[in-house]
Amino acid sequence: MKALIFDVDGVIADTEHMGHRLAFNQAFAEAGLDIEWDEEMYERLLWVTGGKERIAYYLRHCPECPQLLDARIAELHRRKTEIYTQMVAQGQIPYRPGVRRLWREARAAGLRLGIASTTAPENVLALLRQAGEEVVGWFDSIVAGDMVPDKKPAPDVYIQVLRHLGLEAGEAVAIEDSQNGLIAARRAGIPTLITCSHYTRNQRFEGALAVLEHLGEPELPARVLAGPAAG
Ligand code: XBP
Repeated sequence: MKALIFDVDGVIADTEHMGHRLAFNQAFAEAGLDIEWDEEMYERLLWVTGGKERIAYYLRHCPECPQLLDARIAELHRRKTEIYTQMVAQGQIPYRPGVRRLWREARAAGLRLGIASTTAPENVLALLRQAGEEVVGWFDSIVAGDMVPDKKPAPDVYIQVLRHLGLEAGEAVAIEDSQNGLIAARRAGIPTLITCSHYTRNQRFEGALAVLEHLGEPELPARVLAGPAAG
């Protein structure tokens, strides 16, 4: 193995639960839209990857909602991104256990690091900077949001990271938290480890190397929920 490729939302931090949903709702309210996504609704909407795509999908299926043009959706989403990055900068979204430890240990072992995410690139950078400005430089490839034609579960984002790293799929391991992410990484041929997050703990992860509760710390070992050492 030569590299670890990290998903962002749900893997580095529980961002959907503590950040994205609230940011969408605030952007809707500021725009005078009578839309509020509760946790149950958001869990279902997470099957649609990409914030703009999620808003568009919701509006299409909401008879009483105004039907907004793509440009208006993009504007709403820009504001949502501003709100979200402010939340991150204010330290409202803590890292999950084991993330920083794993980055440090991987680097010490000579592994390279990559990011493969559906979220907007500015969201990824804001979250990485929370661990220190130098952390962004630890990643040899950061591919996110609209940098690829198709979002997860399409494999595009992973294929692009492999290209940047100059590696074959079998030379990396992906770390994901969702079924869509697992499908994307596996379509790119990359063996994948799952660290379950708030909204994805009931999803199905067939084909994963293992399913962990989180990435673990010496003082907080992670339970293995499925895989070779489950139980
Ligand atoms: C998760 C997503 C994103 C976020 C919202 O991406 O599907 O759409 O929910 O972010 P990943 P944006 O798990 O691949 O990191 O609003 O910026 O799309």
